[in-house]
Amino acid sequence: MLSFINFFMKNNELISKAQEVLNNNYQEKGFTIPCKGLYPFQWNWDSGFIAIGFAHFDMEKAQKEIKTLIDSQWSNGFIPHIIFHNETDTYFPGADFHKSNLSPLANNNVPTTGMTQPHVLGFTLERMYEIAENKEEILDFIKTTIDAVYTYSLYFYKYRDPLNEGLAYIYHNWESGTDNSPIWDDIWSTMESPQYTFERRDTTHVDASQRPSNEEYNHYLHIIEVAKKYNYDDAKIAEFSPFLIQDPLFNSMLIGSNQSLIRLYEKIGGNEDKIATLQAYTEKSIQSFNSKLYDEELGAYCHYDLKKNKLIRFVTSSSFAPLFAQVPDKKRADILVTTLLEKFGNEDQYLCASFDPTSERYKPKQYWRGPVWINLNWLLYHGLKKYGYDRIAERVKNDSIELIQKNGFYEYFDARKEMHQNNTAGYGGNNFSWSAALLIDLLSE
Ligand code: 9WN
Repeated sequence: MLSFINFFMKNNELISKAQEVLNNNYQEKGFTIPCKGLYPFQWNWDSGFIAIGFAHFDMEKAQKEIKTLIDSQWSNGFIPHIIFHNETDTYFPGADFHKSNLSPLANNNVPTTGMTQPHVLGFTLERMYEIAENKEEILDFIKTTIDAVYTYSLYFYKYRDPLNEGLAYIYHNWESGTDNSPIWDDIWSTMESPQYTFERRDTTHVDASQRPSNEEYNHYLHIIEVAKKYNYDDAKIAEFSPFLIQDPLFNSMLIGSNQSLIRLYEKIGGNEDKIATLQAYTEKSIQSFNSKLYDEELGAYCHYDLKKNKLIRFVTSSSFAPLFAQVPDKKRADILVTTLLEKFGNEDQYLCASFDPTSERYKPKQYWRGPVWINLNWLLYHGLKKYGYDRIAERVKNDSIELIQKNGFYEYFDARKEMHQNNTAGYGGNNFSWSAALLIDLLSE
């Protein structure tokens, strides 16, 4: 009985701390920065996860977060990756570098980047609905935002799917959200990017050895220069960008968001045309996803390089995101989970490393080249639950809680258990918003 009470006290303490992190990162203009110093603006997919956390204790802030993000939408439905609400030179590259106003479609009220991030807004709205006590009030809010989110979904099918397959491409590694994944290494090795003169800011905030290299930043900047040359025109980007990828995480988020939008439109009533449109696109997406992005030999979904016309044959935490969008049938899901356990699931590892720990490219302390990220764990937890893999889902959830309990609300964590003896195996930024937000949500389950 006593240990049961201790357990609850510990969790309550953790939830209070998580709420404090979110409140401290909340800004007057109605959005939440991912992390003080390191990330001083509003980021697209961070905002979704943050809103889910706020929804548990401050629905007004959760709604504001979504509203502020949606207000940055461009006239073609696109919602950008960073919204530069405020001026600060503590982050590079900032608004002056991205120059969103090169595009005639850009938002007139606020400078942004000209790229996007994984589409989490649809399932964020649905999760907010589930959490809300006052369903009528939240549905009223959803009614005021859902069409913008729907238009965002459609943007991908209209402008990011040149082969008309139902699969969206990303043209920059920052659009993937998994910035320096080893997946991109073979693309970098074929690119001859100029050596730019620039001053990194991220490495003044956190340990440089845990961040991408300057060499990699040259490539990141070069792709943006190509997009800027064509004023962020999607058709031109599809033709000339040296980076063009169909990413399993990105497409799973799009499909998962569509599925949520369909269910929310059904709750609202009417909107049959929108429901039918979403259903048609989603079915097509799932079909192409299974025929194009699955690698039989690896037993996992992979990234597809549209420039080289081939799969990039590595397993990452993104390979399991299709479970969240119910892309695989049960038989394929079984194989996927076997791959997960074989490669990532040794008892001496926390689930789930961001890159295959059995690969030579695995770097357990370096950002998206190995460490565990709480948002990917949250997606994996829900994906596993949807297929009834409850025991493994519980493991992912408990691992996530333990990582935060031991180290604090870090941006990413070492997957190797042996590294956690001194509770110093949390890396990158501290008091990181989505780690706090999703912990609140996981503990509410
Ligand atoms: C570039 C804000 C963002 C996350 C990304 C994460 C990191 C930015 C950076 O931080 O990327 O977008 O400067 O490294 O990789 O997923 O959204 O938290």
